[in-house]
Amino acid sequence: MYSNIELVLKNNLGNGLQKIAEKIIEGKRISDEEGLLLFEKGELGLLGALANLVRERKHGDKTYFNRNFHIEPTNICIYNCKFCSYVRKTGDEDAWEYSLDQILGKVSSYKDKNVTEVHIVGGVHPRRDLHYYGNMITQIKKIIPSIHVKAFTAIELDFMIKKAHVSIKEGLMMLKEYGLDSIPGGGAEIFDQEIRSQVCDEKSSADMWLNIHREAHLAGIPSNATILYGHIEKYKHRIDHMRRLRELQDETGMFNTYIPLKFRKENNKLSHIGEVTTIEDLKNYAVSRLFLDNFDHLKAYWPMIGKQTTQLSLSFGVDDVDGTIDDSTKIYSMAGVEDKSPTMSINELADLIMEVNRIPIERGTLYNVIRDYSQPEQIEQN
Ligand code: V47
Ligand code: SF4
Repeated sequence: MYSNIELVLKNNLGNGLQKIAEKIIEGKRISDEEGLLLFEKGELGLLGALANLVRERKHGDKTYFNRNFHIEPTNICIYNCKFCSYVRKTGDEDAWEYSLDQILGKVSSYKDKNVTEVHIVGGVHPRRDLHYYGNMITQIKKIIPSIHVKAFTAIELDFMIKKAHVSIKEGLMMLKEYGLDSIPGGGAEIFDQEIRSQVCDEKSSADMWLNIHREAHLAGIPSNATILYGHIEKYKHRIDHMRRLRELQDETGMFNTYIPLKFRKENNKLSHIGEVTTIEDLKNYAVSRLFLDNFDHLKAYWPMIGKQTTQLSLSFGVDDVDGTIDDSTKIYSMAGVEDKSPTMSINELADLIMEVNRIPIERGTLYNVIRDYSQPEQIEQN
C-alpha cells in the first residue's frame, strides 16, 4: 500500500514542485525561492500532505494545549497601528487601565483552577514602566507561585527598557529577576520595512523585535514568534519574515512556537481590505510548517481562527491550539471574530482535537507534557 506522500511523488508533479517535495521528504531545508513556489503553485492537497508528514515526524498525532488565561492591563497605547481594533487614548469612553489591585484580584480568582500560564500583553501605556510591571509579576507569583508568566511583546519591552535607561540585556535580566519566564510572539507583524511602514509605521523596527528576542534567548528567556498575514503583504514578504526567524532560531534555538495571526478586519483602519479565505489560512499554516524546519511547534490560535479552521489546521502542519483562555482577551473580539467570549474547558479542547483523530496532550508553556487526554477514563469534570 502506498502512503499519501508516495502517491504524491508517483504523480510526478510539475512546476518545479517535484524537487521541493523530494527535498521535504528527505528532511532537507527549502530555500526562499522554493518556499515562494509552494505558496504560488502548491495545490492545497499537496501542501497538506507534505506539512502533515513533517508534523507527524516531529509529533505523531500529539496535539498540544494548555490551561491559561490572559491579562490585558490596558488598551491605552502610544501607537496607532492601522490593523489594531483595540487601541484607545486616555479619556476615551472605552479605554481601560486596570489597577494593580484589580489585576491581582483577577489572578486570585484562578488560585484553585490549576492554570499553568498567564499571558500578559496590552497597549504601550505612556505612564507605566519596567518596575511597575516587574512588581506586578512578582505579586502574581506570590498568589500562584507555580504559574508561568509569559509577558510583554517586544514592542512593550522596547518602550519600558528605554524608559528605564538600561540596556536591553539589563532590562531583560531585571524582568527575569522579577519573575518573567518567557516572552509572547506579538509585535512582529511583518518584518519587511516597506509593508511595516504602511501598517504600523511608529512601531519598533523589525531589527529591534529580532534583537530583543535574541537578547532574551541569550539571557535564558525563551519566546514565541508571530506574523500578521492577510493584509497588504505578498507571499514574498511572508517568506522574508520566516527566513529572518529561521536564521535567529539557527543562532539560539530558543523559539518555542510560531503563531501565524490572520488579519481580522472589524473596527480598524484597514477594514476596507477584507480578510483572506480559509484556504489561504490552511496554505499559510502548511508553508510555515515546511519552511520553518527548525521550529518544533506551529500554533493555530483558536480564538482568532475559529474552532473549525483550528481542526482543519491539524492536517496542515499545526500541532498546538493554544489554551482554555477563559474569556480573558479582547484583542480578537474587538477585531470582529465570531466568538466574542472565547473560552474552552479542558474537555472541550480534548474533544476538539479527538474529533479529528489526534491525541490531545495538556502541556506546560515550554511543552513539558502534563497529561494525555486521549484515554477516556482520564477525562475529568471541569
Ligand atoms: O502583535 C492586533 C495582532 C498581536 C489584529 O505568543 C491582530 O502565544 C489580527 O501576539 N487582526 C498580539 N491580528 C497577540 C499575540 C499572540 C496571540 C496569541 C498567542 C501568542 C503567543 C501571541 O495581535 C499583535 C498583532 O499582531 N493583532 N490586531 C487584528 N485586527
Ligand atoms: Fe498599540 Fe499593540 Fe495596538 Fe499597535 S497593535 S496600536 S502597539 S496595542
